[in-house]
Amino acid sequence: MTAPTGFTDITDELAAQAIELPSWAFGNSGTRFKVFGTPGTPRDPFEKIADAAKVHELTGLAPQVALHIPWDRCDFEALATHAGQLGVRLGTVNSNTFQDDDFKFGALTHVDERIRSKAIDHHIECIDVMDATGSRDLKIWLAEGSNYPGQADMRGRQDRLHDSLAKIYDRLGESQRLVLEYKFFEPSFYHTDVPDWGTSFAQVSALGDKAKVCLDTGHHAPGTNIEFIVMQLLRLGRLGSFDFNSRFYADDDLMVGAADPFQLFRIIHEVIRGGGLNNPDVAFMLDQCHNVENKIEGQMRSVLNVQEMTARALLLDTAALTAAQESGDVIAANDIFMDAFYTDVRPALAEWRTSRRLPANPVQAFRESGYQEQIEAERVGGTQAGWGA
Ligand code: AOS
Ligand code: ZN
Ligand code: ZN
Repeated sequence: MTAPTGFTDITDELAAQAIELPSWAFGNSGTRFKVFGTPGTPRDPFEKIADAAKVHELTGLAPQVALHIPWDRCDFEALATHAGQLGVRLGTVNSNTFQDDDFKFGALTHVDERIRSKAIDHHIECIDVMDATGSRDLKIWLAEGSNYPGQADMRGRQDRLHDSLAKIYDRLGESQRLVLEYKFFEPSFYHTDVPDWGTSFAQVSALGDKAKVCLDTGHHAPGTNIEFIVMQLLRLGRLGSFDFNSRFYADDDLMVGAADPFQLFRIIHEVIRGGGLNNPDVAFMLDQCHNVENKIEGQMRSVLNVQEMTARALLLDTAALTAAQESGDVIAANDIFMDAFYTDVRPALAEWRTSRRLPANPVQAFRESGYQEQIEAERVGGTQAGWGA
């Protein structure tokens, strides 16, 4: 097999790549029409971590697992120990203000001081969890907004959001960070309080250097040039993390790289261009749900998709591209860019994996490992974990 030209020059970067898995990807999830139960689904956070560790064991790509509070509430020190024994670490802690009746009309933006304080306290609890797990990042996604013009005072909500975030920020430890995720719709449809990168950027900039933006690839209007946003946030030093996933229509949370691998390639190209690859300041995370496919295989396929597009983007002939760009040779520049995208790196990656004592085909190795049969036999009784439980 002949590896693509330059492949050996990029293997150090590939070896350093780390992608954080979401604990909720291993629980049952669905649409508002149906949540399908799946044999072998974890019944508690410990079993979610075990499944995540299997993904890492077979791909070498996923050493960290994100938690969602309260879904993953448990003995966190024991959970961290369990993770360590399985070869992974606990990562980002996600807050949740979208499943409490008190937060129907807002949480960090609520007009009622009692409810707003309750939402702030929830985030303080999340930071307590981070202290126990050794996590660095608190990720905040807010399901806040309004459905009808006139329903809410958008300006007042923005001011209260700042005040709430400042109180949470003050509680962060020296090496901890806050990342604020944006989303232009859902569950509110007229306005959301953090709809876009500009709002997230404005809010985190008003807090301090430990506050950054989280970019979820599924949270933009169709046609949005997401790689431009990546470029801009890196340029401004405020890209804290990615929530990677794919979408066809809205916030589909499908496997990253499945719907539009070219978009993923373009995004990773800008990450590399902006110094964000394998940079601890820019966390790569998945935010996905596997409703119909095998969850462990879905996570494996996703991290491998990120790896494949990273390899292609690293193979880009940047010197030739710059020369073509600067000489105004539009066709040549586009050809060079597309040549990298069209390079099939799969055989070279398989060979390289083998050289690192990883399976050439991790999904096939998983199927042959018997792990799925084992968890289906063992995880009977109890309640399966789900998105929201
Ligand atoms: C919601 O749309 C966001 O993507 C959040 O990151 C959320 O916390 C996550 O999807 C889990 O539900
Ligand atoms: Zn997300
Ligand atoms: Zn989302």
